Amino acid sequence: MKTLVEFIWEQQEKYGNATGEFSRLMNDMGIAGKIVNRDVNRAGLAEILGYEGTVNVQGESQKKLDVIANNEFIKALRNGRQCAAIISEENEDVVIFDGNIGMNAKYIVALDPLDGSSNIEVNVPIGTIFAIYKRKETGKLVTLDEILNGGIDLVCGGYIIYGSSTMMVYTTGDGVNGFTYDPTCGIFILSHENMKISDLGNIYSINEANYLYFPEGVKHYIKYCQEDDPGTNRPYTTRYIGSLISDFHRNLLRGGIYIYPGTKKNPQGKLRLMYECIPVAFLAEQAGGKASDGFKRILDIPIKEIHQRTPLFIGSRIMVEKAEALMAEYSQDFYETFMKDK
Ligand code: AHM
Ligand code: MG
Repeated sequence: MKTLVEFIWEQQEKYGNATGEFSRLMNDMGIAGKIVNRDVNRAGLAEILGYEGTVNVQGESQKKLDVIANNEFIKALRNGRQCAAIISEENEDVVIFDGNIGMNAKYIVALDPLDGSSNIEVNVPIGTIFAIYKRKETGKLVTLDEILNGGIDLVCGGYIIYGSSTMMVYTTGDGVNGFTYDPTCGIFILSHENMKISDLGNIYSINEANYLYFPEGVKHYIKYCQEDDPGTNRPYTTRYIGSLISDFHRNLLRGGIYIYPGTKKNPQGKLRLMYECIPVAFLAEQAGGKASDGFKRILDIPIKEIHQRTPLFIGSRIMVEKAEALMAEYSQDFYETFMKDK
């Protein structure tokens, strides 16, 4: 049996990089995750369900648990002293720690503290999604310019899913590993080693209610999914939870594709690049899958704003490649009009 903490230390030693800072940071993520897990589990009892009465930067009502989760992560990361700044879905601006931590900590964490929060009241799995970036230079307080102009490198992508069991899944670019939380002793235990997504699955996940507004390439892909062809597992089956992490996690384990496309009204779709799409894209690629905006790799999209959105096509390699091929065939105009210069 190996715990999350033991695993991270082993990894750091393996790469001759054992200052312990990254291990401590991941440990802090785990601590906050455990607290949020407790709050999510007790939500119905603790009277923390429902709206907070405030609105976040996306103009969406914040649930109490969104706010609680955001505060827990900020607190744990500040106390842990390894994180210089936080980019959160719940904060309009970068949260820059002051003093020595803000100047000298090497890492910046971007996160959606509680994704899929519209599912809280209905006992559907929700999750925390995070990307960890390493600063190229320390010794000064973090600036927005540093984040948007190549001053940081992606070093980790991951999520914590609060489901029938709670799991942390992450990658640092050397494969994907999953850790299941054992609530009886309060530790994450390595349960899913070197996770791989199959090249071809048979699940497609998309909010088909928006069909009318989808680009032609996406409409063709949906029709393709529904055709009868046993050789390619078709017709596929639809599974859409409406909680990115739950849909992604299931497709990672079973094989499948998740799509949140752009539409003419919202060409960049709904999901956020820095703290939703980049982490899952890093995981998908490390698991042998693919992640694109329909035309290009998610991990190649330049970060221009911290709350930037992007369409997302992610999952089993062959399925994403097919969707991309249909986008190229039928939605070149969409690309030229809305995406070329993004
Ligand atoms: P959120 O960050 O406000 O929770 O929104 C993101 C969520 C994703 O988890 C999910 O896949 C998607 O929004 C569902 O959106 P829709 O209801 O439009 O299908
Ligand atoms: Mg979200």
